[in-house]
Amino acid sequence: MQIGVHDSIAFSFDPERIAGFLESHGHQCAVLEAGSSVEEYDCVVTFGHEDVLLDAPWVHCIRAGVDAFPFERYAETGTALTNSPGIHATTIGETVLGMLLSFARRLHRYRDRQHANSWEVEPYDATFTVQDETVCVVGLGTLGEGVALRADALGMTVRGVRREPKPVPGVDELFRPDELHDAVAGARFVVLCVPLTEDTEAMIDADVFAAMDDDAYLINVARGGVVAEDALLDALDGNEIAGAGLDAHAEEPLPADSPLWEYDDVIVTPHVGALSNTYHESVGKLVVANAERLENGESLSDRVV
Ligand code: NDP
Ligand code: 7N6
Repeated sequence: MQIGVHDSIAFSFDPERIAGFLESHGHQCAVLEAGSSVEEYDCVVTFGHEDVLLDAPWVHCIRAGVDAFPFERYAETGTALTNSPGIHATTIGETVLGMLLSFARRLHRYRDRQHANSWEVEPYDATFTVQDETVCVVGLGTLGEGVALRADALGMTVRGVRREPKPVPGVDELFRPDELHDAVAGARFVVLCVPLTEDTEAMIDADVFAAMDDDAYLINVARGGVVAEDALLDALDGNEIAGAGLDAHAEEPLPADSPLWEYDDVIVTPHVGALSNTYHESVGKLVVANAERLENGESLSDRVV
């Protein structure tokens, strides 16, 4: 197949990495600058959307979340849109557990002080172990299960929130979205793993922060829009919660003047929770498998539109 690799992928990694992987599987690839014509390609692999992509028969997004893509336009033009689900359990699971452990063991505070050659010790009762604490995971698909299994392995009690009352490995207690306040109350950590949809937009609002314990931490590895950012800032300023680990932000890059950079107990990461040195292979395998399906006259897997 002729596959174009859109250079928006450079937000995450060098587009040549995935082009090389696809070429090693028999495809012909070219890295395309934004605005380039895509008409000659059977597929374009991309991070983001631009309208010129609608001239291709098939667009593959290297992300699981495709909330920034205009689905109606794809439906109108007949361009197939596929996404990249099922590949983020380990990376996001480890990123989230890293944040939980950092907050519990205060590693973020010591790393900050290291820059000032400071030996200052955290207050004795600021330290805790994640073992025997409760985590509430909101959204229990690839990400949520990846978090739940790892939290369970560390001896945490795991609550989960999803619409379907289907059990999930590692989750001790399931809640429905309309029970969110009960689910977060008493949890030391609330971890967001839902897609951004009409239902989940700003679902973490002032009422949810009020329901959370004062010593609880919010972790967002989903999308910035799932959290009402003003309410988050109010909750941090009002000590309604203890802190936050934020990989996803309402505006990305997080603006240089955002107050979120300034809190000692906020960990900001630049939407990299899923990245690893093998991401190009994980996505490449999805594209190769789908190309093979098309070549065999089968329909595309993971088709969103
Ligand atoms: P999945 O589709 O595998 O899982 C989504 C889960 O959310 C399902 O368990 C679904 O269960 C649940 N859900 C959907 N709507 C609601 C709702 N209103 N209330 C509660 N639960 C709900 O997606 P992934 O786990 O792969 O990814 C989730 C999102 O995380 C992506 O859409 C993307 O935005 C983001 N993401 C971020 C990454 C990063 O780099 N930080 C990496 C990968 C993904 P049910 O249907 O039962 O409700
Ligand atoms: C890094 C992953 C997703 O939705 O937001 C993530 O999959 C991006 C490319």
